Amino acid sequence: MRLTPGQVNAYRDRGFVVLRALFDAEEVESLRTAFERDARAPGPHRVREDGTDELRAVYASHQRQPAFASLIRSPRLLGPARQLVGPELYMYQFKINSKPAFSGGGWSWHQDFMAWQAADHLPEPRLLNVALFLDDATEYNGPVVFLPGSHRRGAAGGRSGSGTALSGDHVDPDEIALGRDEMRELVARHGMESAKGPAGSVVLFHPEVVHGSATNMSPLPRRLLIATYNDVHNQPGPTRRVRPDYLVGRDTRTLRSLDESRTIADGDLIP
Ligand code: HL5
Ligand code: SIN
Ligand code: MN
Repeated sequence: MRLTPGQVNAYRDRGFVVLRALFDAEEVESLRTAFERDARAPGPHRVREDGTDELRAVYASHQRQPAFASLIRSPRLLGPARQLVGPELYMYQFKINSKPAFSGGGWSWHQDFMAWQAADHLPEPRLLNVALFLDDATEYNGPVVFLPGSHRRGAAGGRSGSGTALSGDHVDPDEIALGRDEMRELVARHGMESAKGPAGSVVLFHPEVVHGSATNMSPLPRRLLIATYNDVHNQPGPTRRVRPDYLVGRDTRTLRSLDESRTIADGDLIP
């Protein structure tokens, strides 16, 4: 699987590109089933909405579910990631943001790299977010909204994430949210565009593109899987507190495409 020159240029220029219906309905259904199974496993990798019992996100399902361990090695994801970042990649972070019908909470405007610089002293934004829609993403169910081209200036306002005070292990975008004045200016310059498409579509997005999303008030869920690939030569630096493996992958061996290696079965997750 290779991106066309037009898709590569769109990514470089705008900081994101949508690949429509990359996975079929049957494949999406089996990923949903794996997510439902995984969401029942208790542990700190499950993030709740503030003050409620509702699930906001589940981290590191690829460490527990063969369906996701296979997915991150699929040439359909790994191929474009290698093309955009480099040949030697590992899984830095894997999450599913659940956003249920009627109540799923929003995500403040932010740039991912700011969080990873602050929390993990990650040297360079040499990563790629690969987001797969587990549900149709429409204008109604809280799609991710991007500011096209906003990744090209690096950290908004020239700020470096390393001075940001963080409260716990998981960094919520609220903690690194861009301010209103900054957002007014950025939106005036770049505009906004939401990533929409049927379930099974994928959006590739840059770690520095400004993005956020609104509450889901629709009767339709919006589950979004995000696999973040990092260059193996761009590992986190020393920090006072190393974040747990479910947030920052410590298996930094280069991922091999599934067609080059073996199929992953239950009880045979790693590498
Ligand atoms: N929740 C992530 C983390 O590393 C950071 C956010 O969208 C990614 C900003 O804890
Ligand atoms: C969202 O799930 O809408 C936000 C995704 C992100 O910030 O990475
Ligand atoms: Mn983000």
